[in-house]
Amino acid sequence: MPGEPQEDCLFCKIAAGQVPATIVRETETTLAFQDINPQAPVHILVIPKAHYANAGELAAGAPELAADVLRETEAVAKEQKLDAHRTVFNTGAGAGQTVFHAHAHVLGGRGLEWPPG
Ligand code: IU
Repeated sequence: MPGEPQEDCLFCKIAAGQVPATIVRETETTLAFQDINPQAPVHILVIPKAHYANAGELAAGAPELAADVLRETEAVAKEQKLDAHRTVFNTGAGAGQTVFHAHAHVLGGRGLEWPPG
């Protein structure tokens, strides 16, 4: 069922407090925490607490929650005092998605090249 916690999902477990993470922001519907393998001086993940497999499923199934996530990415960037940042949703293994619970990467604190690899 879209939105329901998945037993084998790491980010559902982090959202439930069952697996530790370095949390930087929390709202009723979202959580922001440090990526364990940072790719930039600032690398924070913003997740919806409810389970959606990727950004597309989130946007289609819970558009207000998708907006909450996007709003939080900007709040993170502001809180981290980033003068520029990149928000990335990887969708599908071919695009580098490894955790199939929707999440936005907020990257900053260094110059970011375009196009990405
Ligand atoms: P991806 O877009 O699905 O590849 O992003 C998953 C991210 O989750 C990736 O950057 C990992 O470093 C990060 N991560 C984490 O923060 N904590 C974990 O326990 C695991 C992955 I596994």
